[in-house]
Amino acid sequence: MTTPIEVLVPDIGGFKDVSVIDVLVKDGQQVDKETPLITIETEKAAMDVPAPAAGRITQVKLKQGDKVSEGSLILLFEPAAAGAPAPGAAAAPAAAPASAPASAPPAAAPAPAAARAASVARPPAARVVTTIDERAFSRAYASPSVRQFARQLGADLGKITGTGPKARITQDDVKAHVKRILTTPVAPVSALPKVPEVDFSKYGAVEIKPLSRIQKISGARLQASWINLPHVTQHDDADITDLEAARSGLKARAAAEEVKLTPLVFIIKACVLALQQFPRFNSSLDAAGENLVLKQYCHMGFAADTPNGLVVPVIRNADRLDIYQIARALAALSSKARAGKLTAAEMQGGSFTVSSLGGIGGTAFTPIINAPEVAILGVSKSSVKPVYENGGFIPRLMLPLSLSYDHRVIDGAEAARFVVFLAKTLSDPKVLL
Ligand code: CAO
Repeated sequence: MTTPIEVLVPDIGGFKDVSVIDVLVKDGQQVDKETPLITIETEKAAMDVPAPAAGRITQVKLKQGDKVSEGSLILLFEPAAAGAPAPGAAAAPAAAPASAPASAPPAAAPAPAAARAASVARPPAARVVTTIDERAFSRAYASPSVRQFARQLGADLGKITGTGPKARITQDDVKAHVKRILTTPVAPVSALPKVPEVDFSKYGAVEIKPLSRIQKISGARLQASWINLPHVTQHDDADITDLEAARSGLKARAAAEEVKLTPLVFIIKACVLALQQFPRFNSSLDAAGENLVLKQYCHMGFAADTPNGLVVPVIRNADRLDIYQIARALAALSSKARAGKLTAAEMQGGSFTVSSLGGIGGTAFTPIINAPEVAILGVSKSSVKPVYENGGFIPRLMLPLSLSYDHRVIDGAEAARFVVFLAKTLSDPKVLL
C-alpha cells in the first residue's frame, strides 16, 4: 500500500474563496490520471481539478458549496505505484500538517490547470457558430479542455446536454452539437417583423373559418409581390363621357351579339393599345433580375371576385379581338371563375392585369401587381364631375384609373405617360371601336 498524498487546489489564477460547485468522486473510488475530482467556479470560468495520477481516493476532504483557494486540501489519494505523480508535481504527503500545503507544490497538475484556466478566460479564438451566453457557458458542467474546445468552435456549452458521468459535457458532445448545427437546414430568416399573435377568444366569442384553397394561394402570391416588387401607384381620371354615349348606342347590337358591353370591355381594349404603345409594360424581369423579357403576345388578365376568393383569368391574344369578342371572353371566363371551373391554363401567361371595382364603388385604390407582370390597372367607379373647359365648368363622366407598376422596370415618367395615353384612348370611342 502506498502512502496517501494530499491533493490540493492548484494555481487558479489568483482567485480566492471560489465555490466548489461539484464533487465528482467519493471515498474509495478508483480513478485514472486526469479524472475530474471537483469542479470549482471562479468569476471567469468553471474548471475541473483532475487527478494527478491513477490511483484510489482515500478520503474526500471537502463538499459541494465549500470555498477554496490555491493550496486548499481536496482529498487524500493513494497513487497506483506505476502512476505516481512525478516529483515536483506531486502533492504533499497525507501526513503533512494542514499548514504545509501552502508551501507544497499543488498536486493536481497545477501548471496545465492554470494554463487551462487562463485559456478558458480568453475570448473565442475561432469562428463563432452560435452566440454564446456567457453565464450559461460558465455554469455548464465541462472540463477546462472541453471548454477550450467549445470556445475554439464557438459552441455554447449552455446549449449542450452532457452525456458523460453526471451529465458532464464531453468533447464528443461538443462535436455532435456543432455537427447538428452545421447540418440542420436553416430556414431563411425573415427580416420582417412579425405581427403579434393574439388569442382573440380572450376578448369574446370567435369562430374559426379556414381560408379557401384559392385564398391561400392568392394570399401567398400577393404577399410575394408586395414584398418583392417596389410598387408605385399612378392615379388619373379618364373622361369617358363620349365612350359612355357610344356604349349606350351599341346596346342593341350587343344584345344581338348576346354580349354585355360593360365599361371593362373598353378598358381592356384601351389597355391592349397602351401595351402596344409602351411594350415595357408587357414584360417581366428574368429570374436573375438582369434582363427584361418583352412579350410579343398580349394576354390580358382581369381580377374576378368569386365566392371562393380572387382569381385572375386570362383573355388570350386580346390584341386580335374586337370589343364583342373581348366581351364574350370576359363573360365566359367570369362565369367559369364564379363556378370554380377555371383551369390552371386559363389563369396563366398574362401580360398585364386589370382589376375593376367599378361595379362596386370607390374613388381610387392601389392594386397589387400580379407578379411577374410589371403593372396592373385598378379601375374605380365612374362619376360625373365638374371639369373646367373653355372658361366654364361642364359635367363630365370621369373614370378613376390607378396604375400600380414595378419601379425596377418602369420609371415614374413612363407610368404617367402610360396613364395619360390610356385616359386619352378611353376618351375617344372611335379609337376603341
Ligand atoms: N364605373 C361605373 N359603373 C361600372 C363600372 C365603372 N368603372 N364598371 C362596371 N360598372 C357597372 C357595369 O356597367 C354594370 O352595370 P349594369 O348592371 O347597370 O349594366 C355593373 O357595374 C356591374 O358590372 P359587372 O361587375 O357585372 O361587370 P364588369 O364587366 O364590370 O366586371 C368582373 C366583371 C368579373 C371583373 C367583376 O364582376 C368583378 O369580379 N369585379 C371585382 C374585381 C376585383 O375583385 N378586383 C379586386 C382585386 S384585388 O382584391
